[in-house]
Amino acid sequence: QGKCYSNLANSSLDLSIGLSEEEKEFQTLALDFASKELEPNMQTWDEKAHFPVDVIKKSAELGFGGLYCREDCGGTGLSRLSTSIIFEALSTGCVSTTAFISIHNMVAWMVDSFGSEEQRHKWLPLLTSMDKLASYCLTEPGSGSDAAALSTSARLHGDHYILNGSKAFISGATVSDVYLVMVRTGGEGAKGISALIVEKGTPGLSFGKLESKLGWKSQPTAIVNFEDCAVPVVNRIGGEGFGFNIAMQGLNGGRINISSTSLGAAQKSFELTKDHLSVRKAFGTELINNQYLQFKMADMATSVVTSRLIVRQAARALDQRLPSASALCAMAKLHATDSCFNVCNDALQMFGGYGYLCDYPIQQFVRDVRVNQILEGTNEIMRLLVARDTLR
Ligand code: FAD
Ligand code: 2MC
Repeated sequence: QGKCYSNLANSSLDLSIGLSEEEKEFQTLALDFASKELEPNMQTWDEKAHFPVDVIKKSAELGFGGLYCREDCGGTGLSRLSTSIIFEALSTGCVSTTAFISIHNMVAWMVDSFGSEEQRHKWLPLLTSMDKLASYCLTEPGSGSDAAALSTSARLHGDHYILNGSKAFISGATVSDVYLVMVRTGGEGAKGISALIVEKGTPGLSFGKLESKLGWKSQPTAIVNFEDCAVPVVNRIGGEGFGFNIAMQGLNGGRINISSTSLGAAQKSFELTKDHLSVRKAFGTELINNQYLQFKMADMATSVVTSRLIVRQAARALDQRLPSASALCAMAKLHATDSCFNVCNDALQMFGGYGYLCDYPIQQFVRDVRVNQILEGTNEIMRLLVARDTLR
């Protein structure tokens, strides 16, 4: 068996069930990084709203800066399945920090997949090494779920686009060096949208105040503003009018990655709860002997395993480029982020009053995975995608 948490190895919750030797090696690498670099700090980063850029960049030394990018420009060349396994493992140590790494990876993949050779060689060595961090900018103050209604304009002027408008809720904003921004270069709807790389420091690019959030506190979130911001046409990724397709394809992988962070949180919350119930006594015995709590734990374990199965199934579908892949990614996100949130919340309940204290990590897992039901497409939008696929 590959490395697993001491109290779950060889059980049905062993993370390494069904994995190849290579996948187990990556899992062990990520679990080690999580336990040494993330877990000891996750509470402090949360309390201080500290963005651990140094630790994030350290993860690039293990190849985590461009996990599913091609190797010729510094990528690690892994499958979506291996990527999911790694993000699941990392998030046992800190969901919020792992989630930022996953967004950076999504942007790197978009440049790798849709950039020209010149663009790939310019940007990817910087992104895969994490010398430069990247953010993904789709949502606007006036358009979230209805992303194709975005209104940030990019008017062609010579060899530049002139950008005006705002992006909302941008993860990494203020610190990231590279912003992949979906803008309107044409008419209404999805086909009028293009994807542009905007570098920090470009005149006309500015940021709003840092948002105060329930979770994901170890990374900044802010509005990104463009005011007559001139961006070279050579920074356009893909053809004019193809930006929405690029944005959506990026999100398919993103949705697996985000679901994987919920999985890691649920697995860790289960492990902590098992330890707690094993020592906490009530009514003359350890709580773990109570059959109600045992059955509850059995339900939680079943939720974690079914979530893992559907996430890995969606990752395989994306690896195989199946026509159903985007719907499976949506289904995986819907199921895994809802179920794993419930697992973390049930774990909090089983800790009793201690579950509510910030000295214990359970409440942070609950807060950090709650947003996974909202971002990268709300779970209502995931239902819309599944319905469109299955009711055609
Ligand atoms: P709305 O679209 O206004 O939706 C409000 C409610 O209505 C939701 O419950 C929604 O599901 C429901 N709804 C809307 N349409 C329908 C429908 N047709 N049927 C049923 N229900 C519907 N965005 C980025 O681009 N980049 C980022 O890095 C990023 N990071 C984020 C980080 C955080 C911490 C947060 C909170 C958000 C982030 N987002 C980011 C934005 C996120 O993707 C959006 O919040 C999300 O897509 C929902 O959009 P909205 O907030 O505008 O909600
Ligand atoms: N994969 C591949 N292509 C997709 C796709 C997907 N998941 N979803 C849509 N498309 C394509 C679609 O095939 C069509 O292409 P074409 O015209 O070439 O055939 C094009 O995109 C337009 O799609 P629709 O006609 O379905 O557009 P519509 O406006 O009806 O619906 C919707 C689009 C609702 C699916 C999209 O707006 C959406 O996903 N909304 C949620 C927004 C979102 O996920 N935001 C996340 C922001 S990032 C974030 O939160 C982070 C933390 C980073």
